[in-house]
Amino acid sequence: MSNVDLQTRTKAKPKVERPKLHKVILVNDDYTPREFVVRILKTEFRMTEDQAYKVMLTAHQRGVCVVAVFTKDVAETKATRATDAARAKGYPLLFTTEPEE
Ligand code: TYC
Repeated sequence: MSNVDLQTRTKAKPKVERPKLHKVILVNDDYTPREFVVRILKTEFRMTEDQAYKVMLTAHQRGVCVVAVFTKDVAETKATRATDAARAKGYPLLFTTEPEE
């Protein structure tokens, strides 16, 4: 022990930042049917009927609603998949992402 210098015995403690989580945000529009929004939330975000209905209604009334938070990659993939599923049916429904503070 005596011939081991302080540097090697002192454990370096690098600051590792927790990766920021990203919100998936549901955006309201005037054309997508409510039932379709609920269906997308259930299939793409594994929500129950009740959860999906509440999120849909909040976006409908307030303009946007946070659906869930994920790591950046997962949030972006899910938002794209959900938006594409709506586009495939001809609806303008939009999911975006935003980093949490
Ligand atoms: N505003 C739509 C309607 O009245 C329903 C809707 C709700 C659309 C939420 C998008 O994110 C949305 N048919």
